[in-house]
Amino acid sequence: MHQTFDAALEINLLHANQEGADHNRAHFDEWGITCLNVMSSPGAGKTALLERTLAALSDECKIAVIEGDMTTELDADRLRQYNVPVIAINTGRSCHLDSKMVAGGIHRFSHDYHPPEFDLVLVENVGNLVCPAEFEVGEHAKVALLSVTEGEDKPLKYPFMFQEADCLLITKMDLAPHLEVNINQIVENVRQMNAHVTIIPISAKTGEGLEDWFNWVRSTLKTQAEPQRLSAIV
Ligand SMILES: Nc1nc2c(ncn2[C@@H]2O[C@H](COP(=O)(O)OP(=O)(O)OP(=O)(O)O)[C@@H](O)[C@H]2O)c(=O)[nH]1
Ligand SMILES: [Mg+2]
Ligand SMILES: [Zn+2]
Ligand SMILES: [Zn+2]
Repeated sequence: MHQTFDAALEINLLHANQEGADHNRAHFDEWGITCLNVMSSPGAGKTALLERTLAALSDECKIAVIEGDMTTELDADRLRQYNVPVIAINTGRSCHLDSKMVAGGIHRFSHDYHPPEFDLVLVENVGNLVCPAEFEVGEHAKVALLSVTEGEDKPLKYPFMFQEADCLLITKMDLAPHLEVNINQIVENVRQMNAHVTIIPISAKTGEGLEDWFNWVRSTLKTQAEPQRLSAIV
């Protein structure tokens, strides 16, 4: 875990990280690649979402994945079955990806492949609802997942993730009928934090909502018209 001892240290850390993120974004821009940073608490369904996304979209656009995990290549190996480049980054004791780690991944990617051929880089961040939202890695948009099993109060208790998100996926909707969960309350709490975020309820299991998610991803691609929300945040 990273520890913050004082505010000045935190500011320096985030400032250095921001410079690295700008460097990474400049690479993506030069190559015409859109980068999405996919974040959530552990187990909310990031890898399941990426599996469905690679299966559906890798014929129409060229995708690479940067896979962040503290240890193991378990998720990276799941995604390699879709025949796309998967660059695994083990963060060790760090509970989030930072821009320097992702720069290492990008430089490996550019050494092994020809990046201008690619359209989309999906970054799966370390499962953690707190600091991944604070450490930009060079993405053009942030995607946050919240599963129906986590409780309606999470947007209020972990506000930064929800304030920063451009797209919020409410995941595992197939489980909702079996739980005492109020989806409208989740939406209301998310809206309280972020009035403009795109909210899409999905199930990677049944496929509910996935077409809306794919359309949102398509709208972020550089070859498409820039969506208003994106032009507002750059
Ligand atoms: N019922 C149901 N289960 C799901 C769904 N999506 C994911 N899961 C299950 O939830 C568990 C965690 O899914 P992952 O995709 O590994 O979650 P993750 O966010 O990548 O997890 P970490 O990378 O460890 O943070 C697995 O057992 C999945 O099968 C869904 O839409 N419905
Ligand atoms: Mg995962
Ligand atoms: Zn962290
Ligand atoms: Zn570089």
